[in-house]
Amino acid sequence: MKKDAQGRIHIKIVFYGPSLSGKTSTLEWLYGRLEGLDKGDFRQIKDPTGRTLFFDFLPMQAPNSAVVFDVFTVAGQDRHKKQRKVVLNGVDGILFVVDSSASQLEANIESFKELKEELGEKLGNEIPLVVTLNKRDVPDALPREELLTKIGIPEGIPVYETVAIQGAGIKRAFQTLARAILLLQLHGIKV
Ligand SMILES: Nc1nc2c(ncn2[C@@H]2O[C@H](COP(=O)(O)OP(=O)(O)OP(=O)(O)O)[C@@H](O)[C@H]2O)c(=O)[nH]1
Ligand SMILES: [Mg+2]
Repeated sequence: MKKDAQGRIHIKIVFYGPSLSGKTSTLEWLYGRLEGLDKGDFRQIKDPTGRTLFFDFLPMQAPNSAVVFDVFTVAGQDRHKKQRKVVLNGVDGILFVVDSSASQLEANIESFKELKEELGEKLGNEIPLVVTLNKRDVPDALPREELLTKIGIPEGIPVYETVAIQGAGIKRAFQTLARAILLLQLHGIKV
């Protein structure tokens, strides 16, 4: 959380997860479809096929409020590990986007492990964590409980099933994360 020159509070949210899990698609849906927040410029640093090279960035502000959500997505490909570390700097809350496809189980496990290594005990404590199980529409989507157990998502973390390209589940997941961060940062309440 940071204050800018105009006295606005900036909350930094990072969408983390393996490559192609749907982080950029999730942010694109919020940009295009989420009502109730004023959106700034959507910036994307990507390759010609649409895969993120460094990050996406979208600032969103609640009307008549001094709070701005600065939302970033990381680049999920293995070779961008250093870039992910930079993007995590100063993060206030994480949305971990799981790819439900059976073929991506190992990639999800690796990505969550890397996130835990970067944030340590803060993850899910000082830094609230919400998980989306994305791509629920694919034919080889693994069952919810199997994904959570194998990836090692701790008990009590809010989990939402999503289809980012259609927008299903995204609003609730984002609201839950935003609320948890605000309660913690502004009121010291851990939910
Ligand atoms: N079927 C299906 N496809 C999806 C879903 N979400 C994203 N996709 C597709 O999956 C591909 C990757 O989505 P992105 O949002 O670019 O993935 P990303 O996590 O940003 O990937 P990196 O930038 O490489 O880390 C795209 O072709 C999307 O259209 C979903 O819920 N269901
Ligand atoms: Mg991306």
